[in-house]
Amino acid sequence: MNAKRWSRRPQAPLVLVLAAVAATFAPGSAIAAGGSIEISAVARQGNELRVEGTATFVDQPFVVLGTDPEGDGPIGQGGPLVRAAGADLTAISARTTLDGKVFMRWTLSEFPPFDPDGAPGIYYSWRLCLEGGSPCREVVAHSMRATSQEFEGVGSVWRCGSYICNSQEASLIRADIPVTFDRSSLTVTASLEPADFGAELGSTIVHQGEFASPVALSWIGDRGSGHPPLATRVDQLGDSPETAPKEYAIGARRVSLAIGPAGLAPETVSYRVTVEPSGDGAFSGWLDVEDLSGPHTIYARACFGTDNCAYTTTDVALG
Ligand SMILES: [Ca+2]
Repeated sequence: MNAKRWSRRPQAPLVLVLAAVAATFAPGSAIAAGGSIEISAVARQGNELRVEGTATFVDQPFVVLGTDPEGDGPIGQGGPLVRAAGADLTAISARTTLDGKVFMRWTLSEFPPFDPDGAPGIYYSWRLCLEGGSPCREVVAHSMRATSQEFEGVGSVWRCGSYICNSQEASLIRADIPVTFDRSSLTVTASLEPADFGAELGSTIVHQGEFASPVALSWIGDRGSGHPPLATRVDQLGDSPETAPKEYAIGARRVSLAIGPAGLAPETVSYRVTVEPSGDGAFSGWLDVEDLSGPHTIYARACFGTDNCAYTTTDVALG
């Protein structure tokens, strides 16, 4: 709300700089990994402090959103066979990079066998919806060809009629999504643009719709057979509301500000003002200090996605 107020504010020059603020202001520096943030100026105008600075951001590391036991699988399918086929899911995770790509990753207990002629196709799917009620999607990755060392993968995005994305209602909206198979990390990773699944930077992916349903699944079938329900479903992750993977906010550059007593852990502060920095990382925002007096600390946070933040603090004395 405050960010919107700032965006509507007339660009009037600052008319009052409080001497007490200037005298005690000491620019801070980043105190945690995840980029950097610095406050370069603090000035008072009426009942508000204007805070200016610069932030830098770094690619978000993979965030684990949900896990699944090793060696499980539907009754009758046989855990060891599912594992040996490379279809035993153990986790899903996601990351956003600064160039605007979203990576969706399935982790396995064992890697699929390399058999260019005989091995079946293994499909990995991920069902998601976007906060705000847009149509749900299913992202599918699978092996197209196997060489002596690696799989050549490809992915697709399907529009679903409901959170439960069955083949009768699924329609293909994107094909040729890049997919990589990595033997060392036992992972399969699809590389998407947010627009591929109807999202944008800052959108939030949610994983449980109106109906309880698995979020991530693996399937075995002929290679290239289309939507995975045409294959046989063999493992699933997040198959009840209790185990639904957590939400995921697609990374966007954000700076947040707060003011409070000195000595708080910056990671635990409630940041009530959020601003979007310019392309070079410069930011400015306003803090309401109408009811405050005496020594206080300005807390600033720069985040690019979940668990990928830098923090800084600056002490001020309010008259
Ligand atoms: Ca499993």
